[in-house]
Amino acid sequence: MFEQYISSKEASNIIGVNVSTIKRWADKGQINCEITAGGHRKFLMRHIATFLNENTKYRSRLNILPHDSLEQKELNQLIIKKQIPELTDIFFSASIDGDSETCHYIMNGLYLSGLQLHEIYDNLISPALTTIGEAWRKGDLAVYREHVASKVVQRCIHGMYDVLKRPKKKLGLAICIGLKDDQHEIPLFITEQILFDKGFDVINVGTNTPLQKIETLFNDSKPNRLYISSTIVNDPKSAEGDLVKLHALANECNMLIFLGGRGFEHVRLPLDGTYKMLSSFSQLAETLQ
Ligand code: B12
Repeated sequence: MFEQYISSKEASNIIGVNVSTIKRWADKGQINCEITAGGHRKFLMRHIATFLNENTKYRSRLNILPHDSLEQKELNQLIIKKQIPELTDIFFSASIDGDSETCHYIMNGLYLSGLQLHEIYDNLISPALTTIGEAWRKGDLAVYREHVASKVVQRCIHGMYDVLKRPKKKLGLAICIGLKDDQHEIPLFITEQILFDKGFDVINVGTNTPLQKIETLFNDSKPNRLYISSTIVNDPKSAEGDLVKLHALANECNMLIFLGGRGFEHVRLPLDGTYKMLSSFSQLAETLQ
């Protein structure tokens, strides 16, 4: 993962204090940083996130946007005040316009403001994507714009890794997988990230994966949890076959099994019921506490 360095000046702008204050905090170890060969303090977004998490009073001064225009100031205020309905509309418009930067600032800004990852995904990203999907279905949005938006969202999800703390305690290994013929991989990326954030190592096998030899993965890596995602089911029989296979493998390895996504409304689920159905990322987060 490539993380971008932030100078003392930029860090002081983001936290809303004088640059000398940031330098003093860094020297006293109150905020983490890295020192370059030339002796300069360099910050990462996750250093800033950790600082704000421990010093929440500075969240009200947060200035995530780099420019000083009126429009950016207004957006910054919406982020600090966590005005989700307004931000969802802005996120929706920016994503269909391919404006990754605005979307990125909204997501990262909300996290720095104290919103939990699962709240961002349930309350901002999923509703924005639902609006996009509905606009496409009604013919109000050209399909290429829906594709542009979904790429923007994927980039922003990956960009969130910059602000996440690196949990020291490892809770185990989780496998994430989507069923065959389903290209909707965004829920899997989100699941992977929430698990990572809580301290799991994750193998994300991705969507639309043929299951030949998948038992090797289970036997070799000894995972503790299995997350299966399904958004759309074209061939219920094939999806049910995959589910039975994954279910049996997970049970053999004593893994906890979690299912999430609307696709499961269209398939017969394994009868033994040794799985838990999750209808949101907040429910996912609850299972990790
Ligand atoms: C982005 C998108 C795509 C992208 C996917 C890109 C990618 N790499 O992921 C692309 C463009 C490839 C695509 C293709 C298609 N799509 Co599409 N797509 C969407 C869209 C806009 C967003 C889906 C998404 O990621 N949402 C974000 C997730 C997180 O939110 P969510 O799905 O609402 O899930 C919630 C819960 O169910 C839960 N959850 C979901 N999964 C999981 C998993 C776990 C583990 C957990 C814990 C929780 C959880 O969390 C969310 C709540 O916060 C939806 C619109 C919508 N209403 O969802 C349509 C939508 C899903 N697509 C649809 C359709 C029809 C298609 C296509 C058939 C279109 C076509 N004719 O080609 C193809 C099918 C391709 C295939 N075989 O899979 C329909 C599905 C209708 C149906 N039958 O159910 C939708 C609903 C659009 C619509 N309004 O009609 N799509």
